[in-house]
Amino acid sequence: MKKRKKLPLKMRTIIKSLKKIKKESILPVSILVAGEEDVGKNSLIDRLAIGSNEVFSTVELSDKNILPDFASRLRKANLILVVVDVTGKISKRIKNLLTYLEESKLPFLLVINKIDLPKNLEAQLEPASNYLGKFVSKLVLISVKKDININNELIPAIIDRSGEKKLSLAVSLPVFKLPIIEEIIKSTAAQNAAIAGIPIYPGANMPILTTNQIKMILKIAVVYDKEIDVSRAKEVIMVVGGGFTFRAIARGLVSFLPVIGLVTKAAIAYCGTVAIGKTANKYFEKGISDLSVDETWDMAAEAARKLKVVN
Ligand SMILES: Nc1nc2c(ncn2[C@@H]2O[C@H](COP(=O)(O)OP(=O)(O)OP(=O)(O)O)[C@@H](O)[C@H]2O)c(=O)[nH]1
Ligand SMILES: [Mg+2]
Repeated sequence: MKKRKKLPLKMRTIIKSLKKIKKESILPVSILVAGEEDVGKNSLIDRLAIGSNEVFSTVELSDKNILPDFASRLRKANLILVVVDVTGKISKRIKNLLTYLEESKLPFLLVINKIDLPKNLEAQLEPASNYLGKFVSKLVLISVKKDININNELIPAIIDRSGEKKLSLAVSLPVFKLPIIEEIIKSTAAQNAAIAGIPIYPGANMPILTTNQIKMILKIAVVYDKEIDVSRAKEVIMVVGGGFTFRAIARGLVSFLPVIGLVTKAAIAYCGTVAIGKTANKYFEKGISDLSVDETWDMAAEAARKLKVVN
């Protein structure tokens, strides 16, 4: 392992942030899966929770189990997934439930499952299209059986609605881990871009991490190890951030020039943050302790291109 320059660590920031982040990572999170018989509630939970879980529970709507019976459970949930079978009609029972959720302003998604079954999905949905139109922003079409739209639509939609429970979702459920880390990296990068936060001191060869970047590294660290203590967290920050010296960033920027053309401060802040986030993830995922900064800059450029921050 190469020698790293010592980081001017913001110890107070690390101690305070780590405490807060660890607290956030153990917040209880509950997702209620509601639907009629045989629509795929348990198959969906098995797909999202793999193995045991304390996050999901189900409500089966039937003549014997009507809204007043489970309204308090709806109110307590952090998110409700209303699951229907695309091959069936949307029943009065489901419509009542959706009306209730809307009126009570409870967070929910309308998940239409088994889209692998109809030969012509559009034709199948046509009779209900007016009604479904009201829920466009909350509608997700999936097939649990054929694994359609789970990773690319349902999981991001759940993450979007998980608010302050994001970290505990990432800690509790393996399938949410990487997408949530990506989300943390993107939102930190966007924040840093907005404040164009990476200070560059020409000539200085010292690691430069913003407070936001330190918090991002800590969040990623906690997702991988929720028991992590301050001294280990400090070590992680030193290894991950240690390579991001002025010289390395300048080198990285040279490789960026053809990509971004005009290098704006915001683009530098964005890409630099993505590079640091990806480095942190790689460190935990692969246990790599000697990280090539150039490699992560390449990943950052790729990410930035995908997000159309640069072209
Ligand atoms: N074709 C198809 N079948 C599915 C899909 N998802 C679930 N199924 C099937 O639908 C049936 C019911 O699935 P479950 O997950 O048990 O549904 P549930 O809502 O928990 O059912 P109950 O608890 O019995 O009311 C099973 O035979 C599943 O294999 C899907 O996306 N496509
Ligand atoms: Mg079931």
